[in-house]
Amino acid sequence: MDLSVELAGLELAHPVLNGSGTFDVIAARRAFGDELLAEFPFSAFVSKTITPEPRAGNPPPRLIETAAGMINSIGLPNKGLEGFLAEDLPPLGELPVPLCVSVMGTSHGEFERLVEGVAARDEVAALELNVSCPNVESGLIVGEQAPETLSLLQAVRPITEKPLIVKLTPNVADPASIARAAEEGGADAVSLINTLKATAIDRRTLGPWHGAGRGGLSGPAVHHVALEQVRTVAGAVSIPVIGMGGIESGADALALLAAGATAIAVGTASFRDPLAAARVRAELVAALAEAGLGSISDLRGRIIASTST
Ligand code: RRO
Repeated sequence: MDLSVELAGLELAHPVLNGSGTFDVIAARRAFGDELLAEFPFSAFVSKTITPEPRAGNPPPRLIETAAGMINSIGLPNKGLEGFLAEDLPPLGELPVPLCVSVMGTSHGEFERLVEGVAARDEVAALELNVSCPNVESGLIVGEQAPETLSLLQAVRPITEKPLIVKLTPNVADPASIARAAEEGGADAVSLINTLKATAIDRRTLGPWHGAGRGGLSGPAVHHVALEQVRTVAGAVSIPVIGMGGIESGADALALLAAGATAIAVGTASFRDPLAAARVRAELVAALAEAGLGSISDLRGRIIASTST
């Protein structure tokens, strides 16, 4: 079955991406060798988010498993722009699929520096602007305000012609208004959802479990939140939507595509099983056939087309 999709000018062999920060491809290549490249699970690879300067990340504990998912409070540990360009970009550039680099700044100036530095590199096919990390103490989260999102896009859009994808937060009342602001500012696509703000309590101390006090919930627990938000956002913008949130199976992927996503991303499932995305793709083929569909384009936006709200 033809699974190919076009996403913001990128021709992808199939619609299964990774969620940023959920698959350490450099470590996976060390473990699995070049077999990983021969049978690469994703049609494009999205890097872990980088910031202008190196960050150590949040104090431990950083993770807790929940009934149907997990709460992370990783806090963006990364080598900073220069370290990323020197050490991580060369191996990421060897991947057999287009590379999308995720960036996050705390001001327009920081975002501009990141976009300039990253977009200038030939290895990079697209950039994701992470305006939705729940785990930083930087005050305003750009992606919680439509005017801030628009003004960020207006600042960075002139810097590059490469596709800009805006990663949206689910922690707002009206995600469609943020998506429309991203589109108005010239974004080529939006991706959603990032994690839902969440707290776990340590049963012994009765204080917060995470070193940073709180985190972001992902996994099957958020799947139906993702379906609702993808459906709403896809109905509100003309640019493509990358849907993610608790995908464990081909049926989950199919549901997000039916809700209006052009591509989908596997995230939390890859922590338990690094081959989860390959299984999701295989199951998606079977699920499409079972639904009597011959291609992805037969499916997209079914819910949007069939209902008015
Ligand atoms: O590093 C993190 O703690 C993190 C990031 Br950047 C993000 O975008 N979403 C998330 O759940 N964790």
